[in-house]
Amino acid sequence: MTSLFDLSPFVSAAMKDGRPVVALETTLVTHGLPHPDGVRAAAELEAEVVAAGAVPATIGVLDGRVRVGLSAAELQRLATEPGTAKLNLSNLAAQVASGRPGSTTVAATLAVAGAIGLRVFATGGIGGVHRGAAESGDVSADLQALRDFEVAVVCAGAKAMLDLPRTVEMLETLGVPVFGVGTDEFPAFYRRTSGLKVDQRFDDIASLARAVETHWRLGLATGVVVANPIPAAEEMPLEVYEGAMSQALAEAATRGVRGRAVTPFLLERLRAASEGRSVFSNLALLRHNARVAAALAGAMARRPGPAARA
Ligand code: PSU
Ligand code: MN
Repeated sequence: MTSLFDLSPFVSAAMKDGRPVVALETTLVTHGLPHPDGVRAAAELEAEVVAAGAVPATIGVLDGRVRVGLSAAELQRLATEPGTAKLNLSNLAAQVASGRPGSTTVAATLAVAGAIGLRVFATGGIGGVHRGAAESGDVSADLQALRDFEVAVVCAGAKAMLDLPRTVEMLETLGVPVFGVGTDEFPAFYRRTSGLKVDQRFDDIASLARAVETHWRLGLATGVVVANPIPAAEEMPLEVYEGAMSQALAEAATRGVRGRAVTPFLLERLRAASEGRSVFSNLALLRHNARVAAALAGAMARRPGPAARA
C-alpha cells in the first residue's frame, strides 16, 4: 500500500539532509481567520520560517492524501473549496478516505508530524479545556494529541477564551512540559500574561532545544508546549480584550454553539467585538511563533540526533 502522506520535494529533501523543518497547521487558515486573511497568514508564516533559515511544511488534506508542504495553489483550494472540514483526531481518517478537503487542527497536525518525524510545529494557540467544560465536556483533542506525539509546539499559550487554569493543570496531568520563551508566565494568546506559571523559563534557544531533547531522551514520549508570548507592542489593549471576550462568550452561550463550531465561532465574534483588533494580534503572534519555531528547529538540527549520541 502506498503511504497516505505526500511530502513536497522541498520537505523531503530537507528531512533527508537533516535541515530544519517547521510544521504548520491549516485550521487557522480556513476556520481561525476570515478569508482572505487566512491564506495571507499562511504565506507570511512560510516566509518567516524561510527567513529564519528553516523549511516550512504546511499540512492539509486534499484528494485523499495528507499533504505535507502545500503549495500556494493548494492552500488557496483549501481556503476556498466549500465544505473544507476542520480535522482533529476523530474525523481525520473519514475525511482522508472520502477524498474531500480538510484543514488540520493542532491535534491532527501533531499526529501527522509525529507520524513522519517532524519535531517542531508552530501555531497560534493550542486548544484546551473550554469554560464550562464540566457541563459541556468540551476539551480539545489538542491536549490528547500533545500527550501522544513527540513534537514541540511553539504557541502563544492557549486560546484566551478557554479555561486557562484547567488547561495548564491538564497539561501537567498529561505529562506535557510547558517551557516559557523569555517568560515565567503561561501566555494568554492576545495578552502576554495569565497569572499562571510555566514549568521552566528559557532565555536562549540553545538551552530550550537542550531541554526539549532531554525530555525525549528520558523516554518521555509526549509533546512539549513552547509558550512564546505575543510581542508587547502587539498585545490587545486590556479593556478591548476584556470587553470583546465577555461579549463573545455571552453570544456563544446565548446561541448554544457546540462542539467543533465553538472555537471558530468565538474567534469570529472576538474579531467583530474588537473591530478587527484580535486579528491584528493573532497575525502578529503567529509570525513571532514561526520565527521562534524556525530558530528552535535550527538549534535542534545542529545538535547530534539520538542515534549519534547512543
Ligand atoms: N489558534 C489560532 N486560531 C485557530 C486555532 C488555534 O490562532 O483557529 C485552531 C487550532 O487549529 C486548534 C483548534 O487546534 O483551533 C482548536 O479547536 P478545538 O477547540 O475545537 O479543539
Ligand atoms: Mn472542542
